[in-house]
Formats: sequence, C-alpha cells, structure tokens
Amino acid sequence: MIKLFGSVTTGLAIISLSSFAYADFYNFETGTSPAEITGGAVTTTGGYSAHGFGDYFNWSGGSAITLNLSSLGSHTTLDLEFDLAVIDSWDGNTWYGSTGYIAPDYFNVTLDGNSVFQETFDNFTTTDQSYTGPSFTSGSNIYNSHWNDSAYHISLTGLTHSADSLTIAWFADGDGWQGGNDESFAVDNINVNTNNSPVPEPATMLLFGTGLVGIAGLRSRKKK
Ligand SMILES: [Ca+2]
Ligand SMILES: [Ca+2]
Ligand SMILES: [Ca+2]
Ligand SMILES: [Ca+2]
Repeated sequence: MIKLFGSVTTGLAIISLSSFAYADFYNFETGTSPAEITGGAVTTTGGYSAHGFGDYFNWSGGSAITLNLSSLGSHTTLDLEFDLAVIDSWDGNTWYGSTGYIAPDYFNVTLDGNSVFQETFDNFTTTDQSYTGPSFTSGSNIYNSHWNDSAYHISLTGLTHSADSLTIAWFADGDGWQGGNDESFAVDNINVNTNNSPVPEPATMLLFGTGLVGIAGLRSRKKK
C-alpha cells in the first residue's frame, strides 16, 4: 500500500508541474492595495457590494490603475478577467453640451502598452455605448452623487503574450472624459491566468517509466 500511494503521488506531482500556469487574483478585500498594483485608491464599494464587488474595490477618478507582474514563466497566451464599475455621468459615444461636442468617454485596457480593450460606456443611454456585453446593473444610482452607475464583468481571453513580465493598465480617456467625481471607474476581482503550450512529454514519459518499473518489478518477482 505504501509503495502504491508513493507511486500515485509522484505521478500527480509531475503532471501538475508539466501543466503549471501562472495565476493571480485581486479582490482588495484586505482594504489595501498590493505592492504590484499602483494608481487608484482602494475604497469601500457602497452599493456595488450588492453586485459582487465585496467591501472594497480599486477606484480611480483620474490616474491609470496599473498591475506589474514578473516571473510568469513560459506561456503563449493569457486570460484577463475583471469586474468594472462605471461610475456616474459617463456619456458614451456622443454628447452635445453647451460648449459643443464633448465625447467620447473611453475605458481602456493595455497589455505592456498595447491596447486590448477600448470601449465607450454611457450611464444615461446604453444604446449610445460601444460595449455590448451584459451588465450586472445599470440605470440606477448605487454609488456617489446622483448619477446612474453600471457594472460589467470583462473577459479578455487568449491574449497573445509570452514575456516573463507583464504590465496591465486600466484607464479612461477620450475628449469627453471628465474624470474626478463626475466620471470615475473602479476595478475588482482581477484574474490573470497564463496558458502554457501543451507539453505532455515529461508527464507521459514519467508515467510510462513508472509502468515499466512496475512491470520490471513483477518480472523480477516472478523470476524469484
Ligand atoms: Ca472587492
Ligand atoms: Ca458627463
Ligand atoms: Ca452615481
Ligand atoms: Ca463625458
């Protein structure tokens, strides 16, 4: 029995090593920001707590929120998922105010400086925004001042990336983006997962090798 368990444990250990992928998750529930995340401020979620954001998220009314990771190991693509709070009077694609045309309002994500997401969001008329994914909430005021707020789960999968380090930046811009307490955003529940190319040889060879050892053991016992 001891030998059997030892053999199974060894096999599992090698399999998990061969399929190892880097994974990280940030939900800010300690109320502080980890050292690898800069920009924004970890802040209480208010009404967003009812929409999966817990007690804290990372809020920004201006600067980019940046995540710096290193030692990712070998990989060819990665998945980035996060929850996005679009807060207050975002105006989407078009808005004509007293001073003329003052839109769009973009929300952006970059990977090592390369754009992987740029969409407009509108908390007045959702048909005036470019992002078409489902929202957790929209059309009601759940956070800050009297303007409506909205929330989305953004899923960016299969992003091409192979460098050992990674910088992800979340930021808003566009001619109409006013920032501050008028048009702000928060990110939360950030998931980063790398995807390795399939490399089955080490696991297959070790399991095959374990089988050979077993067969060899049987044969040697039979000889005796
Ligand atoms: Ca949270
Ligand atoms: Ca506005
Ligand atoms: Ca609001
Ligand atoms: Ca605006």
